[in-house]
Amino acid sequence: MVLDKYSHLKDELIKCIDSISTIESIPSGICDELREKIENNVFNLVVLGQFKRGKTSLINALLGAEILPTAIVPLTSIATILKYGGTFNIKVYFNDGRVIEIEPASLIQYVTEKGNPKNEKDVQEVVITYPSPYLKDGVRLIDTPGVGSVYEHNTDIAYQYLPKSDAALFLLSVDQPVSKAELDFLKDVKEYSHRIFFLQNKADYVGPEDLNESIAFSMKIIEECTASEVKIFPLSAKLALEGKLSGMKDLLEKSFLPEFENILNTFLMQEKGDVLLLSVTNNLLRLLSQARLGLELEMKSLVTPLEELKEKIKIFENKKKEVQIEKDDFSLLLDGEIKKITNNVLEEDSKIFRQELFHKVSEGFERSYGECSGMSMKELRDYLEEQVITEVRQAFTNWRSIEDEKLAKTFEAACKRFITRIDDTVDSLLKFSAELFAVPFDIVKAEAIWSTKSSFYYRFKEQPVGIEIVASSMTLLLPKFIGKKIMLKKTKEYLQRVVDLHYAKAGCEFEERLDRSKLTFRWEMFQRIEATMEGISKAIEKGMNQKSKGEQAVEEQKAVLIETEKKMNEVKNKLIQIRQSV
Ligand SMILES: Nc1nc2c(ncn2[C@@H]2O[C@H](COP(=O)(O)OP(=O)(O)OP(=O)(O)O)[C@@H](O)[C@H]2O)c(=O)[nH]1
Ligand SMILES: [Mg+2]
Repeated sequence: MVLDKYSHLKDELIKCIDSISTIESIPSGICDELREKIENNVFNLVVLGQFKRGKTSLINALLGAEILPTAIVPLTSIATILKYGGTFNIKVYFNDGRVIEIEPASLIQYVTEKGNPKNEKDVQEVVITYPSPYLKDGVRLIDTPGVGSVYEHNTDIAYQYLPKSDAALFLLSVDQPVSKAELDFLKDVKEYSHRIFFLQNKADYVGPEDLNESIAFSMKIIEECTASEVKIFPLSAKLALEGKLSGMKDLLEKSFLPEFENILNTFLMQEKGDVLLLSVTNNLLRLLSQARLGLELEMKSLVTPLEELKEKIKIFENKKKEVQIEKDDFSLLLDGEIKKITNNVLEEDSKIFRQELFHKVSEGFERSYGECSGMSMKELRDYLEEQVITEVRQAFTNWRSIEDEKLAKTFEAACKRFITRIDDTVDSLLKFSAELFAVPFDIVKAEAIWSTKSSFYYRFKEQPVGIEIVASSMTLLLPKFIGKKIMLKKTKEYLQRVVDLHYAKAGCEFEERLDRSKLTFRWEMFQRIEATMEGISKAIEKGMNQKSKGEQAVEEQKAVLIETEKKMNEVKNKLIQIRQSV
């Protein structure tokens, strides 16, 4: 399997990191960061499609275990995320921020339309950890509720997970021709998802000829709709699970799952795995090359006459002052860049969202107005208020998750440009020192590693959209005796208030997060420059100190340095090997 290779190279890289972190002059923080980057890497696979296509069954089949409940009637109502963990554990996250742990037997009470109709339990999502080899290398499977069923809220939930997906698995089924609802959904999926894999499930219902025909038919419709070439993979989630559970190879072959898994893994590996491995390897090589320079500088100062060294140190101090000025420029530029994100992206998006939301919900009122004829005034008020609250909350939850991802990406792209600049500054400082002290130095370029510390890592998930603050105020808006027409008008005013309030709140939160992320990022970047300057000064100082202790001390230190250099070379060769295998 392709991910096996990834897994192997990943282990090798971690070994290299372990041995690099024992080298004294290498800051352990960077090693930890690179290790974390590899260990926390995830491949998000979102399973999507119309109700009853077999999404949940596919997830069970991939895992080879009947973990999630499946059924003949529309079932999944809540998104479920499956990730690796040493034990089988289920956590339910609620919209109000509560989290509880549940037994597998009660899963059905939370994630299905039957156990949790219209999501009356107010669940946000369910996270399952499971010790499956399939999940081991960071694959995360996300089951979503089927779209297009009578349960409209299910559709909204499915959208939330798209921006975070590395690949979307879009399920169709042989027994149902592609529907209009499916095509509409697909158009939206295309907006957010980078890569969509189509699967024609329930292949076991038909013989090979009919299967080909049904695939050809779906293909034609989808190609017309998306105006691009698509491939549709056959699948029988049912046979795949049976095959895996019973260990019967021929069943598994008949399910077509192995073929698809191969293609999917290759894709994940190329798109994400290779990129990650390469960038970590290059960053380690860069780190080594810098540490090597430190070592050469120390060696040099062991053997250079004191007067000559002092002269050179003076020149180096001047260079440091130049770098300080560059740092100030960098700060100003970063401020400007963040302001641009706030003004051009965040403000624009939220304005549009706010308008659309208001229109959508008030149109909903007009429509549902007819249904309310039998209600008393109190019932009508409660009904409308409830509608405002649920609709606004759902809309904000969706929008925040999408906007969150968008801002994070924009922020990351801006920061990556800065990292490149900072690295250039660091390189020129190192090169300058190498030339000044006449020691060898190779510049190694590495793609910026995006550290989790400064990334937009807040995930609004932990902070649910709070509608409560204004929930009770609709009553206050209403005079004691009113007709239904006025009630509708007042409800719209109420809606406007709720939307405005949340609009302002969400805007502030985003801005604050951007600002905080900026500060962390700036601090990290300055640390990088400081550490480089300090590293150079320290190396020279160390040599000078040792020299003052006499001939024997110098010889002893030389031996230590030669030993360290040998170790560095070994890791370097190993890393070059890894780079070649990727
Ligand atoms: N024959 C056959 N039945 C299947 C296959 N995959 C799923 N099913 C059946 O189709 C029904 C729906 O499967 P689910 O996995 O619950 O479908 P889903 O897409 O998750 O449904 P929702 O969550 O309601 O959207 C169940 O009765 C499954 O047993 C398959 O490959 N072959
Ligand atoms: Mg399902």
